[in-house]
Amino acid sequence: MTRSETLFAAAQKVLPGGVNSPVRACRAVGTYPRFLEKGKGSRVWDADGNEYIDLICSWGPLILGHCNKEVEQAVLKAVKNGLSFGAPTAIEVEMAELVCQMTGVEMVRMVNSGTEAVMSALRLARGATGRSKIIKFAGCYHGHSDSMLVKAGSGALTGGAPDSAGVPSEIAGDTLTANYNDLDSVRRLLQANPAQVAAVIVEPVAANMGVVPPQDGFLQGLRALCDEFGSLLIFDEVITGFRLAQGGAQEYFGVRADLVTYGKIIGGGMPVGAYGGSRRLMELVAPLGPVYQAGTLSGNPVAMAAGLAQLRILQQHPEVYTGLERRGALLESGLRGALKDVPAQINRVGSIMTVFFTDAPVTSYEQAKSSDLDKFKRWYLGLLSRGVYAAPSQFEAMFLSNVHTDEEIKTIVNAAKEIF
Ligand code: KE4
Repeated sequence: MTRSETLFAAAQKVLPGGVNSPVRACRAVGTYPRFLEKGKGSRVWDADGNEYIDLICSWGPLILGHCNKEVEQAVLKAVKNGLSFGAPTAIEVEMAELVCQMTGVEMVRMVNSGTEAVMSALRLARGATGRSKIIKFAGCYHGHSDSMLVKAGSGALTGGAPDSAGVPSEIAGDTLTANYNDLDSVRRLLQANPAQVAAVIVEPVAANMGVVPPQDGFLQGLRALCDEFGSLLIFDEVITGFRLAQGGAQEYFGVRADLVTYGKIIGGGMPVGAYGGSRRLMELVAPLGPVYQAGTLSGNPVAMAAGLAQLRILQQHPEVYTGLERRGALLESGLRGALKDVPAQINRVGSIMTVFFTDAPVTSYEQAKSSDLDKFKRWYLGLLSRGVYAAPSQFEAMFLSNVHTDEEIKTIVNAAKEIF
């Protein structure tokens, strides 16, 4: 048995599925998870000493690669002053000021995960509007708060049904499900639930059905529909935030949301989430206003040190984004060549992309679901055995960092050429 297999056997005795987050269990690709021990730049090493080019990058946070020098030094310096106080610290102010500067939100609240950011933003939207319903999109993932673990109900225009055990139907009933890139499906829900929809929440680039970019006019259309029906627009930028541009998807697409949620990159690899918006909305949050939200480790100074160091580099080096686009385009064109005889679609926005094994363009969740999952499994195992560590699910993204080299991209493409 490999060390990873031994560790996995032990893990399954004390952790559900042997993991602390389901996708890591590699159940969709029929292999055991490689337990990682070290990361450096664009590389990771597993418990058996195997080296890989990392295309997960911790599911997005490590836009500057593993063990970025400035991030590492900022954390090492911060821990010497203490791990946590549960009291305001100067670094939280610096972090909030920088996030507001980069994203254009007027106020922001730090939390500890993307899930917590979304859960809080939804509560704020409901508190601000006095409405209870939320519209989300099939195939979009916004973390595991109850309101977001909901699928379309039987009556397409009425409330949703739980998408997980433990989610009360009463809560699911307040979440309506529209179709991504389909503005009419949103309008129909808004018309069928007049003055009841607090917010429409969307991944500005869907990346949890695999990467599905917004079609021209989709995000602008959502903005107009929310204005027409008095609902708030929430951009869930846990993946796109600070990745597509310094100002995330709001800047990249030129569409402003009423509330925005962040995670991943904002923490530099440490547990940080955030939600932000106008002063008018954010001043409704406790202790100023009636919308309660709190957290023992929110704004934790060590986590802030990691996030602030990473965001400062992104703010001071806009060339990181042209570099990410160049790398993404290089990998995309290489993979298109490698897969030219395979029914495959490649969707990319900047440095996130997905290879779908289907012969039709993927612009919706239905089309994403038409992918050949057996082919995807061959793809995943073929890459892994050739030293490329990619997401173990068709419905995830590949993440590039600014330290992946052209040589490594060539290696990934050559690996892809050998698989089918
Ligand atoms: P976290 O609670 O995992 O920090 O964030 C939840 C979340 C919210 N919104 C979006 C758009 C997200 O993609 C996520 C989490 N992303 C997944 C990867 N697709 C995290 C990986 C995992 O669940 O282990």
